[in-house]
Amino acid sequence: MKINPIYGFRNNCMFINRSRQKLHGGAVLAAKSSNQSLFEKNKRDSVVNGSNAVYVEKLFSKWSRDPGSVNASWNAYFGGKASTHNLPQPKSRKSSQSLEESLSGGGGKGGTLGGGSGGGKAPTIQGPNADWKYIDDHLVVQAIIRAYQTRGHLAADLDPLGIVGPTGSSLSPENKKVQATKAVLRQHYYYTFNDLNAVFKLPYTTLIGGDEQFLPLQEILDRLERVYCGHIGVEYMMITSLYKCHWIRQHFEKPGAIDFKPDDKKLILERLTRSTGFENFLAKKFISEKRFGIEGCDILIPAMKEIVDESSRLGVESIFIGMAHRGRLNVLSNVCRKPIADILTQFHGIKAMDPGSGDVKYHLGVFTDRQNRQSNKRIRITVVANPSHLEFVNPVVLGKARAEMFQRGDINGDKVLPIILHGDASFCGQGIVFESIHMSELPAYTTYGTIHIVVNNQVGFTTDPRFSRSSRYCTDVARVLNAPIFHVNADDPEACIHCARVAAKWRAKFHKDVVIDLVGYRRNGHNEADEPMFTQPLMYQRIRKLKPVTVTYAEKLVREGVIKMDDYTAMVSGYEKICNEAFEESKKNESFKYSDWLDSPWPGFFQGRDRLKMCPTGVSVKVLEHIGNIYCAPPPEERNFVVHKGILRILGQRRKMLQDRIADWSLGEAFAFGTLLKDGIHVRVSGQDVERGTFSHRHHVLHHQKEDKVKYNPLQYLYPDQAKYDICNSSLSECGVLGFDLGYSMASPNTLVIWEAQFGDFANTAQPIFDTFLCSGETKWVRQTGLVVLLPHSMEGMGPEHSSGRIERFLQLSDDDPDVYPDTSDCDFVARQIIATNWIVTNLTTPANLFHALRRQVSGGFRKPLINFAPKSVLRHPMARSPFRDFNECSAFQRIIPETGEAGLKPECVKKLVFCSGKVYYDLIKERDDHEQNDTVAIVRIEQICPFPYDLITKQLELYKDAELIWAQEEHKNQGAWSYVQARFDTTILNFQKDTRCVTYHGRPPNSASSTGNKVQHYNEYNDIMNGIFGKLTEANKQRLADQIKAQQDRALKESAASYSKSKKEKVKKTEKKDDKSKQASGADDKKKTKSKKDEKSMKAASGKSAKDAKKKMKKAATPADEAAPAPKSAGMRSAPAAKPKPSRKAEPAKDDNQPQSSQKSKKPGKDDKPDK
Ligand SMILES: Cc1ncc(C[n+]2csc(CCOP(=O)(O)OP(=O)(O)O)c2C)c(N)n1
Repeated sequence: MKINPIYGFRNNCMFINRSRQKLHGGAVLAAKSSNQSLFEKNKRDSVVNGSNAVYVEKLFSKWSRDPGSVNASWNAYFGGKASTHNLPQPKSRKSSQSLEESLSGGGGKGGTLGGGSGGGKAPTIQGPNADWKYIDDHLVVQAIIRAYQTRGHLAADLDPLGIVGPTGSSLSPENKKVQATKAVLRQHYYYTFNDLNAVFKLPYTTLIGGDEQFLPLQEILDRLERVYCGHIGVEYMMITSLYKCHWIRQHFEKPGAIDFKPDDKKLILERLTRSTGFENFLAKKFISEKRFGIEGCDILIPAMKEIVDESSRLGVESIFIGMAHRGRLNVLSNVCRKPIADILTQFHGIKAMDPGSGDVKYHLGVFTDRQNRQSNKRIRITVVANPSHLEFVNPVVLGKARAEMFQRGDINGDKVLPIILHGDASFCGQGIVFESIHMSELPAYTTYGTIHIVVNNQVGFTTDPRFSRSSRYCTDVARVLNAPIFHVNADDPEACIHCARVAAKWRAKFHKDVVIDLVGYRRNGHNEADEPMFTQPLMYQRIRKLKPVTVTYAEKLVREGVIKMDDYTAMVSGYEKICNEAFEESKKNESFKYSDWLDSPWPGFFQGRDRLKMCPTGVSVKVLEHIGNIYCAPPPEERNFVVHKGILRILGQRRKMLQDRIADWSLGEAFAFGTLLKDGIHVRVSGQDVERGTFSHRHHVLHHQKEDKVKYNPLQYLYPDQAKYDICNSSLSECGVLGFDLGYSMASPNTLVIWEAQFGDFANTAQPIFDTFLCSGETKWVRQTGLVVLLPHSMEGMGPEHSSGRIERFLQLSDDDPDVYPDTSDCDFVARQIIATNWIVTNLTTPANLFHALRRQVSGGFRKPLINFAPKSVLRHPMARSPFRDFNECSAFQRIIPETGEAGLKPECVKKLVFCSGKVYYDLIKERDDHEQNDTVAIVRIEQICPFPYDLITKQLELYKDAELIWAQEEHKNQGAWSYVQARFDTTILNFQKDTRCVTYHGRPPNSASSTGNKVQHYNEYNDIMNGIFGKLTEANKQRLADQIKAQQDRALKESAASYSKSKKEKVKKTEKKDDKSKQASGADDKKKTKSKKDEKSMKAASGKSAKDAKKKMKKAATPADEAAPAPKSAGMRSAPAAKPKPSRKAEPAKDDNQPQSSQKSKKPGKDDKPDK
């Protein structure tokens, strides 16, 4: 059907009526309201109305045959040339066809809606009679507006160098712009308008009209062009919230949105003058010094200042900045207002007065607290110290900001703002960027919006963007944020400041991230000593011709009459004078302190405190009982909280432990947290699946089994005035989350922050955080942290990537000297030794020691990171339990746990003294028992490996002076603690002059992998270690073990059968009761018969089944919930067939986390409830 273009405007009345006749229901109703108003308007205004429609139609058909046959004005009208603002504008058939063609795939045969393929056979749908041309025109205008909104940024003039643009560098910038815009439009709409003066109604989805509802097409295009394809490219249409999109339009589309008053312009120029002046001054005074100047992106400083001012006005009181080298000194001076003299002192090569290695000047942190002149409010600014590793400071900044929010009770981030600066190459290149921004909406990690600024100088060291990213923009990684990205030409100061202001407002309004991409250039090489022409010759030819933005902006303001040239030269010389004076002052400084560059001052923490005094960590049993009673109880009745059956069983087992005054790992940990919370220490535990615990041992967060998202965390309800307890499952990130929690731990010394790896093996994806922050942060930046890292570690035959937290690496990073025997006579030796070391490394074996170690973290006058190799199977090992007395006031952390068994009673009879650490201890005592060598082999656990307990080891050497010395480890020789302890044993023995012994190694041979994945090999290796220490089992040993196993099996069989028949009886009783009560269901008797037959059968099978259950139960003390979790306890290792590999157990959903699957049906009381003594 060919649509007569006249129909619509000929008679809107007809259009409506026809529509009404042909359409029914929703379509009519939808069309009705919008067309009704159009109709009303045209009826009033139009020259065509119901009374003359027939006349006009006749004229039109005449004109169609011969345009000259009608009056010139009608000719102009039908030809679309008339300028009648009152009339809907007809367009030529040609243009209409081109649209139809484009919509129908170029066929131009028009008339069918719905894209019919033609060919005459397919039925065509007749569209209603309407002024389709008129509608199409409006739709196309809407589409064009939308195209600009969506893709206008692609054609924006962002590059001050004029190199980057959709059409390449061969065109002049003007031409390029035009071409680019057309490219944007043509990309989607092969449609041209004949009359650019035609007036169109603006849709509500644009605000370019301001108060105007109608604009001529040309004006619409001009305005869109200015808003979207000028010096700002706003990327926001991917935001899912229409309200937020509208907000963005209000700030960019509205006429006059980017208007600066003369005073604002002067302020921008003043700040630019400082930015450029600072770099010029350093360049002049320190010609050969690296400073990673900001020249080419000078606007960064005024933009940051604008964010600070605006945010301060909007209520922000504390800002955390993370940034790399580029422009850092400038930021410290001109944004944070660190005195210039202090900065220049760093250039003079002066020695620091305090210990530590220090860091290069463009890595140091800063903390300032001052009055903001624009808002007249106080504001704190922190620039977080960072390593060379680009972008790795990001999560640290976020964690610090989040912790500050917590400290201030700032629940929405109204008072605390993180700002992170990025380089263009690093922003798109480093995975940590994604890991960090991906936390932005996670409840326990959000900072309620971060402002990101990319200092985009369009080159990464020497690499062009086309070789450093696949994405169009370096910011594309941030599209995941569902937040706006403002690309802006860094040589347009006002555009940049506008973006900065809108970003600050956005963050304050929506508490979401926002990105500013400052597209500039790098006036010098990567650093000031670099020759950029080696690699970017053409780019630098252009750069050399460019005037600095400060100059061009000053010239612009002179042209506008805002300032005179003299004003500008006065600004420049005024700032130069300030710098010169600061330079003279800096020369007077003879020394400086690293601590002057501290980014995390802990006011009041260090003052008047005896750093060496470690507070006791034991607590009264009453407190333990109070905490235990709440921790081990289901939620209070009034909550009507439905708890999972398995959890109820676990809670029951925990209560049993309370009665027996004994604690397993979970209880020991809960005691540590609970007692700290009681003391007002905020505790935060973070990591993958920490709420339940990877090995299902923790269960701190209970989930209502009937209601979604209803949870209960007993540790939050211990005391009315307790500190806050947070335990949060993290995203599947190690580097990002560890960095975040490290930052969190730095905010306050009175917080215990724990990051737990799922398995220690995965912690190496966070290696830069360990290397550059955790192990060396204090020495580089005088910055302390008491962060605890829990790394599940131990060889359980579960494969190379589920076995090792890489103890050796953490020990190698420890900075205590292996060759120096310390002065152990000092009564403060323990504290002094820890203070002198960069971190503590432990491999703990008892819940009580974990309790004391965690409490010790916040007990002294200093903070030190703790790396603890957390257990896996030992979490449920029946022997890994501590009596309450090991937690009481008389107890303390044990750096070593000496032998307390038979061998310890008669040390003179001991032939072998075995030192070990961690889970292998439980293997060793089992084997010693099997080998019946309890009186001749002493086993000593080194719980704190670093700093090495020289004093206590010496005592052991003295005690067992005739024993052969052995180091036993389950790890391979090139791994584990061996290389660390070997040197320190030697130093200890050397110091213990009478001794000529040396420690021999007993463990797995060297290996490049951390573990085998083959069970047989695993057991064989295990047997080799044990045989090496204890020799092979004698015949007598074997007979004894066989007898033991038999006895155990018999016992278990009896118990199982007894409990089975008991539970069966109970069930029968219950069923009978039920049947008596209800007396219903006619078929009930039949069912009962079948059931009792089944029962008979299963009773018969019971004895056999119970025996199997019992066997299984003996093999496994615990069944971890994860497939890759610990294997059966080592007791079963010897009995494992050597030649036939045991098929690896498939992951089974843990029905009962504390019991082996096989024992569930028997519902026996947990065998684990009592220590296996
Ligand atoms: C993780 C990391 N890899 C490599 C480097 C070495 N490096 C220092 S600066 C730089 C280029 C950075 O480019 P960009 O992010 O664009 O920042 P710019 O220096 O241009 O400001 C590189 C690769 C580093 N510091 N950190």
